[in-house]
Amino acid sequence: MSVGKAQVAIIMGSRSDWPTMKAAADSLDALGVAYEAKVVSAHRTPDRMYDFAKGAKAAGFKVIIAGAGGAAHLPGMTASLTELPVLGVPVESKALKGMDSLMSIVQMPGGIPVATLAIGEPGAKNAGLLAAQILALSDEALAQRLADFRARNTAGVAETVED
Ligand code: RP5
Repeated sequence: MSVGKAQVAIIMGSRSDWPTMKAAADSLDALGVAYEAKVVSAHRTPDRMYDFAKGAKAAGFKVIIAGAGGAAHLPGMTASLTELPVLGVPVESKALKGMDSLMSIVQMPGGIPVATLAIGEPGAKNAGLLAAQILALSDEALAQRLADFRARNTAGVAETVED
C-alpha cells in the first residue's frame, strides 16, 4: 500500500473480490497514489457500509472505488450516501460471469451516478487509473506521472508482429 494519507478508498463486498480489486491497487501503486482497501458488504455489513460512506469525505477520501459481484448493490448504495465520485467495478461471478454484477452496477436510475468500469480485472485496473486521473486534475505532479505512464505504455507497443 502506498504511504501517505489515503485519497482513494477501495471497498469490496467480500475478501473473495480482492484478487480482482488488487488490480486497482496496483494501478494506484504504480502512480504513487495512497489508498486504503477494506471489505464493506452492502448486505452482510450494512451498518459498516453506512458508516464508511457517510464518513468517507470527512476521512479525507476524494474518490471511492467499489467492487462487488452478483446482485452488486455496494457501489450504488455507497453513491447514495456520499457526494464523492464512486467508480464501480463489476466483479466476475461464477453463475453469470459478471453480467449480473455489470447490470446491477451500471443501471443506476438517474440522479445517483456510479461510473461503471468493465467486468473483472481490466475494470479494476482502469478504476485505479481513472481515480488517479480525477485526482490529477488538482495535482500537477500526479498529472506528470500519469503522462509518463501513458508514454511508457505507448513506447511498449511494437508496430511489427514478429521479433
Ligand atoms: C458479493 O458476493 C461479493 O462482492 C462477492 O463478489 C460475491 C461473493 O461473495 P463471497 O460469497 O465470496 O463472500 O457480495
